[in-house]
Amino acid sequence: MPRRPLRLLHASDLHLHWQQREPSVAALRGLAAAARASGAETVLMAGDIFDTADQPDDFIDTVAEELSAFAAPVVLIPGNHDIRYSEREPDALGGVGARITGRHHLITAEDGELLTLLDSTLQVWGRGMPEHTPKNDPLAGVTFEGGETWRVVVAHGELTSGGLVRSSPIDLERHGPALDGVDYLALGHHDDSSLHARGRTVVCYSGSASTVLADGRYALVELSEPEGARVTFHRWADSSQLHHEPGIAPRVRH
Ligand SMILES: [Mn+2]
Repeated sequence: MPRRPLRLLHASDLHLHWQQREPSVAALRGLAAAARASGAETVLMAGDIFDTADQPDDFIDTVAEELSAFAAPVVLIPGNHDIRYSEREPDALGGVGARITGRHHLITAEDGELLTLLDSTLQVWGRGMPEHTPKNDPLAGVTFEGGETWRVVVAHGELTSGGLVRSSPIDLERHGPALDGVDYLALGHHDDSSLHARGRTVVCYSGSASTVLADGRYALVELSEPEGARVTFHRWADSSQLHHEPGIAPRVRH
């Protein structure tokens, strides 16, 4: 039985900060509106939600309230700007995770967590970020269950090849077999957006989804048979669709 078509909104690198309250709230509202208008059934936020783990409680409350207002389920993972670098540091994203309930999910498990969403139409695997070093392997433990579902991985780190030593390396070859059957790899860490592929897996940096650092862009992901994942980039501030940069394939060839 073919999998039913599904649309996702993929955002990352919002770098929300209490001293940038207005653009922070605007980004969350802009993304919520874009998700609603586009019919996205799930929203992925691939890390660096906050600019630092040290945010005041009232700002954490505000961010949690804005996220709770998303009609579609929101799946969040931490990035290197979200994690605590000492036990004395506060934990803004953890605070958000404790405040959002029901259909929204913050993934923090260090050995990964598999979510089954939308009546088993979609499986999303992600992992917490115990540290931001070359030892931290954001794809370690990728696993899915069987069945006719779309398979999506969310990860925060540096797309790496050829043995380059980077912190939080996204090494597609090392994890080759585990990524077979994955339709879409939603990445965060870069302010710019870019599109890559491994076999039939579409690999995408959505680019920074707020105007705190960049132009508030996000990726819309169409999942449909038989093509698999197709991506377009947009800005929530003016509803414009961004063109792909030269040299970046607009869609995956089989
Ligand atoms: Mn990052």
